[in-house]
Amino acid sequence: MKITKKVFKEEMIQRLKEKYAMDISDATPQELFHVLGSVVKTYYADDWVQTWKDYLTEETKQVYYFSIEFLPGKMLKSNLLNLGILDTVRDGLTELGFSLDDIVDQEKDMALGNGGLGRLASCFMDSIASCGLPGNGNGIRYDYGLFKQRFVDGYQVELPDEWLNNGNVWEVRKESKAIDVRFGGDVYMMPLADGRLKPVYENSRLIKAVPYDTAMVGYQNDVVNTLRLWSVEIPASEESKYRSLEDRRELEDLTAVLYPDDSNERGRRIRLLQEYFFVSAGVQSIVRYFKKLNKPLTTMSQSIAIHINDTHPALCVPEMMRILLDECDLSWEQAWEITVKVMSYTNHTIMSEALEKWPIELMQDLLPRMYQIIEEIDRRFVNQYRKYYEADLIERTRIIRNGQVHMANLAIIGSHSTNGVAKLHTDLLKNVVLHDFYVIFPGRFNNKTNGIAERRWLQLSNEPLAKLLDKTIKTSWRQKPNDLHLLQNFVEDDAVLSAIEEAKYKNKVALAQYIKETTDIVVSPNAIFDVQIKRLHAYKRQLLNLLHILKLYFDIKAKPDLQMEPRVFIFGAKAAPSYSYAKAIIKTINETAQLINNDPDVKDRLKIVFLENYNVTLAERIIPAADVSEQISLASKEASGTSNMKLMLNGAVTLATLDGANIEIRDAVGKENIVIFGLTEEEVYAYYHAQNYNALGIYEDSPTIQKVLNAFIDGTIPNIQFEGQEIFDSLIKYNDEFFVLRDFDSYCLAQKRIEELYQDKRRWQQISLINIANAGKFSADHTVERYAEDIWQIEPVFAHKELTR
Ligand code: GP0
Repeated sequence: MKITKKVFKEEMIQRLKEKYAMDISDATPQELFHVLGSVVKTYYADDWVQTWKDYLTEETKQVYYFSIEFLPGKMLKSNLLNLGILDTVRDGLTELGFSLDDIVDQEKDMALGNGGLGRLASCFMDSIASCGLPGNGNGIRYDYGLFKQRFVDGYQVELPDEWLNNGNVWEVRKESKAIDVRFGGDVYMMPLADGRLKPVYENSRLIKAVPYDTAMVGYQNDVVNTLRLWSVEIPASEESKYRSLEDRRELEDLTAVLYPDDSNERGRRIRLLQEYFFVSAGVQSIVRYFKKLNKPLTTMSQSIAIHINDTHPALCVPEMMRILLDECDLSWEQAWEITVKVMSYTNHTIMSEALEKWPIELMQDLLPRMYQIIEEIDRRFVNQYRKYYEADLIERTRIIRNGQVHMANLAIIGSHSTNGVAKLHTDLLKNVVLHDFYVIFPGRFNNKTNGIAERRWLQLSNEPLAKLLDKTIKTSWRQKPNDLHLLQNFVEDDAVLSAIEEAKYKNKVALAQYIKETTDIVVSPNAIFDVQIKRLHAYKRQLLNLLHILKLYFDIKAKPDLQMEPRVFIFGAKAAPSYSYAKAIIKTINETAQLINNDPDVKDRLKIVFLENYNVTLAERIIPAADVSEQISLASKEASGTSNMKLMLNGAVTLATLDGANIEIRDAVGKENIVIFGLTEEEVYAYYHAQNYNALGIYEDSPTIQKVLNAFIDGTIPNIQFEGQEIFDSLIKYNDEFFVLRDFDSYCLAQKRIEELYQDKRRWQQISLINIANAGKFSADHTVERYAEDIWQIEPVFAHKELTR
């Protein structure tokens, strides 16, 4: 559809009149946002309907991406970009006397996710649509997204995220597609005359799952896919069962909040119900759709792929079995074959506390039929494989053991594909963490290195760089991320090199402004902007970063006229509300910031800025302005990382351990264009095997480390009596689980190297250019294309259109 500026302006004026009965000149940005949102919706409405129809009539195979988290952030600008009307709308608004950016600010972040996992799901949604792949998201419409973080006296305080307060322009409620979900009560199997068994439910409850659909607009390709999020309601037929307000509340709370722990969910009833709720609603609606196609159920895998994003949706396996057995009357063998062919699973971590397990009693109590089916899957698994493998291996891989249901085991056994999210991670899965499964099912394991939606993380968030790229290498990179390679030809071009620096400088000025406004800290855009942005976790080692900052600080104190490249250390991180160690680190960083930022001896050589409420929108501000990308997790612990890719794409230089996708970034840019330090994964495992790591010994041997660590307990860093001791003890008394002290010297040297490189201006610009030029391979477009070919076996729809044309 061709939308001209004139048509757009008229439409805005008209709609504003209809909706708010006012002249456009009187409208607030908030009112303009709502009107603009609804106008944009009309621009993709036809394509959305058409995409549904095409999939149905052409019987296209579709993937359904099940994820308990989606983290899209704001959607207005990306919809405009993908519709190809960003400039038209911006110019039109300017002519009407408004700025698009002010209006964009009005949108609340859709923050229905914690961190990497949820953001990955959203990057995939963008890329699936943009590659013309038939795919849909399936998740939960939480009333409250991830908490809003504030700092009070340096402590993290959590406030509710009331993102739906002003309504949500993008969603469409589809009452007519609601689904009943059953839970609780008892179930027993009744034999029918023909010998089959039917489940009979007693005292179980029905809840209504209502879908809210959001359009996933593809990049200038007329494809509009759907993200379907489910919300709970009490069905009319069940009203009488809810006598008290409290009864109702318990139920309505089911989709109220997102659990704020990004990798360690305690076994809470509501969480298990959330998992079953969106899985059951999603799988039921998929089977209902498939039945419309009038094809034999045994061919389901030719039309449907279901992806299980981490184990939270692993109940997809028994739920599909339930539907095929109880509602479609298939035999176990038939149902199982279909289920395994349809399902695939991604593992996102090797951290054992994140491998989900549920107590048997809880599962039996809340989901009795699910538990029966899981028991039978487990029984058959043991029966089938004990012939071939030793008893221990079977015991370790079975689903039910030690009184718990092991969700990863269920996902692996019940699907045809298990993938890790970076090469190293997949190797660790095969060789260590999931080795037993790899022995049984070697063909099921594969790697799919994560990727990012480069449209959002460069085209939208870094306009100065995007414009420079257009000027230098033309615009094809916007469609084909690999064309960023063309920039490599300019690595000796002084004009381009300094233009890259100028673009970065512009972004740093903008971030410095934001820092001033939000924290009142003044930072110089000429300083190195050194950035660590990610969830606060011990294994991600924000602490290592802090120890190095303290070392620099003591260097200055010891030698007041020390020459040093000025640095601004920028942090963004939320801690899970119950993760007290992570919160202690936040408090300590904030107190250290107070100390250093206000010490006149420092003379602006060091600044620490911990920005509140890190989220997608804040990431979009920080990343374009970053010089240094801190990716310093202990080798083997970060499955992939994705901020590493976003920062590289924006020309930051990576300072990293050989962990997750950092290894692949090094391979892409060459080892001269990245700064690597620290233990390798082999060395970490060697310590585990020898059990000879001795943190106290390192402390005793190093005066520098002593000086830095003592600052935590001797009052040097103020107001952290309790937190300082907790952190000190974690390193010394509890032997430093993540080898922070072991990597400290190596990290300091690497930081020195960063400084030297930065001082060689031209060299730095070249490294920056090379990083941008080689970031195309981390586009999520490539990643989802690999999933599509290798795992889901789906094809782009325009291939279809071409054929039928
Ligand atoms: C992994 F297991 N991740 C988990 C989890 O529960 N939550 C979560 O966000 C992250 C990883 O930590 C990651 O390394 C990875 O890239 C991301 O999942 C997507 O695969 C952080 O970037």
